[in-house]
Amino acid sequence: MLGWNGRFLKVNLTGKKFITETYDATFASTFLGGRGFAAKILWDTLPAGTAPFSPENKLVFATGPLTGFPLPSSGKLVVSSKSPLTGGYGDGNLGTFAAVHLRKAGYDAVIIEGKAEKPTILHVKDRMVEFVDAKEYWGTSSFETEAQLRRIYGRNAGIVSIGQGGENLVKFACVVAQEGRAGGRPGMGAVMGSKNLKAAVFEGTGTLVAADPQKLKKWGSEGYKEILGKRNYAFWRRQGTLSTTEWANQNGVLPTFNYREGTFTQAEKISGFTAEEVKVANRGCPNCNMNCGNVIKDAEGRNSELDYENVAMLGSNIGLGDLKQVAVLNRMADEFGLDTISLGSTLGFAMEASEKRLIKQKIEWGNFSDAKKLTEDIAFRRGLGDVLAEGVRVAAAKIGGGSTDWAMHVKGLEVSAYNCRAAPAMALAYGTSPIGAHHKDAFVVGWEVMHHVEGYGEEKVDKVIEYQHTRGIFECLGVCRFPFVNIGLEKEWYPKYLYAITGQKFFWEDLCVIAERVFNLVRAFWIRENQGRWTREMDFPPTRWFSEPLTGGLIKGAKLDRTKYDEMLQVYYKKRGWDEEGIPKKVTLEKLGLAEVAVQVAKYVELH
Ligand code: PTT
Ligand code: SF4
Repeated sequence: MLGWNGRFLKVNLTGKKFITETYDATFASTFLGGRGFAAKILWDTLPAGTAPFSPENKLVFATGPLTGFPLPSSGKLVVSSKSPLTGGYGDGNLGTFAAVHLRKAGYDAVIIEGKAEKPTILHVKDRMVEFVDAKEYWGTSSFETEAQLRRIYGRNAGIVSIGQGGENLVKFACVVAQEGRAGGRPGMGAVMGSKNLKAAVFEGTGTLVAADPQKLKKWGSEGYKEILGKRNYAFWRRQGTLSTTEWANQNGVLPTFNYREGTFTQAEKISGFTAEEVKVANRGCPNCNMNCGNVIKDAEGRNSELDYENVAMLGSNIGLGDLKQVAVLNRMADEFGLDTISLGSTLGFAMEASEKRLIKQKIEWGNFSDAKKLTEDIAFRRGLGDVLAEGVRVAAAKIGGGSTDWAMHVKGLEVSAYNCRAAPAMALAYGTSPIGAHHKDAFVVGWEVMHHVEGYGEEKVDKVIEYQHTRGIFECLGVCRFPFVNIGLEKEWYPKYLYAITGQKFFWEDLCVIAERVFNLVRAFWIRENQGRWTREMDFPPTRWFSEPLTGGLIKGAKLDRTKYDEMLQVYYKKRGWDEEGIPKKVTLEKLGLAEVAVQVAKYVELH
């Protein structure tokens, strides 16, 4: 089986045991890798109803068949688990040397279960596995932990770690690498913390073997070259994702004051152009020639790596118009290992709750020191921070006063940085995303807004599904989607790379079928973990977007229409082969080779 190692490393932290598990060619070509492997592993091995913080939950780091090979942006892995924030399937996509090392150590995924008796670091060097005492690291930030581990294991080791947020089980704690890569928005860092796992170090010295190394070398370097020749390459290197801030503001999409508004009067001060003026470096993931991490010196003189989502959620969404101060909050989030999107959402939520006097604490819009203090309180679960550490869904249920209407989440995961008042397709993408309100599976707002596609029509539903499949492919391949999505690298490269690596011919359409299979498997996981308590309402975006029109900007007065959204959702279900509550039909699961999954789901809901 060329291209895949055919091996998973399974680690049990409770008994400090590990074994190698093998899988066959059918498994590989059916689920491909990354999210496909992770979802299948969780589906097969997690007892239904497992508590996310119990030792029985599993944390999976899964690479894809392209990971680690010399081709564009191939240094990614998926970190996945049952989410403590949503109670459903959770994952994130992380660019890290750990992805490459894991593959070179001879594994395609690591499955971590159990709970270490005391703080532990997992060290994997090729086939050697050791459990290192992490007493001296516990309580330190992800930056400090990684820096110390680099002194021991070397500059090039693959290291992932958690900060204090993960240790303290903040429900939106993520996993951090290389002082600026962060993944696993729905609390994968907290699951790591619940297992007393402070960090994992991977060192692989093997060589990845491709079916046709000559072709791979040629096509890999042609892909890199094509990227360099793209019209927007130079601008991408200047701003990366930060150019989105200006665009979002112009189009009324920028999250502002907890999504009350879609434009921010101080947007220019946090824009990509402002960042350019103070930028000190570009950073990025392994094997990438279009590094997009913009590093600036923050207001405290420290390096902070910015992306659009971070700036929007910790800037305009909380009314803060000073990029260097935003960068401090961003760097703190990375150090504590807190997801910046959920952090910005909970801070905005608290500011609004304070303004409406639903809480006694005074936390002002745009007040940097209030935001800083609350960020620390969340990471250490102090006072109000302890409530917010549960995410906005739970915080709203506790605080009351109608705040559930403006707790900006879907299924418990805070909405990422696109205001959808005039973007029903993007709202649908959030509503039906595999992990809760995240944009990664369908950033359809770009198409919707730029091409002025109005209304709730079928065309939008088709676009959402198309995007979900296309992007789903990248989640399984183990590569970054930016070369394709943002720079315009031809998609035909990916089947070619797969062919050179595995010797197997996949057409783009075959990959779409795999993505659809994985999408349905993830949906089944949600339904199983909710014990069948499933209604269409779960796929609705936050109430605020339906009930409160925008009061300013280009699309002043815009809001979503609940009835039309519902109709659009039902068209979506039909096209997906799901019933009217959004449950995959038996025939749909069977068509995708998931007959066994259908049998399991039928234990919880009536399957049509
Ligand atoms: C991703 C989400 C995003 S999406 C951003 S900015 W983006 C936020 N980044 C955070 C951060 O930084 N620090 C922090 N403490 N929390 C953060 N939370 C937010 O997390 C990231 C890039 C980006 S930057 C994006 S869109 C693309 N995402 C990809 C994806 O999902 N799949 C894929 N195959 N390729 C992708 N390429 C791009 O990767 P999550 P990263 Mg990320 C500092 O993790 O959970 O998926 O959430 O991993 O290595 O940092 O790369 O405008
Ligand atoms: Fe990482 Fe950015 Fe390169 Fe993608 S484009 S691999 S996110 S540095």
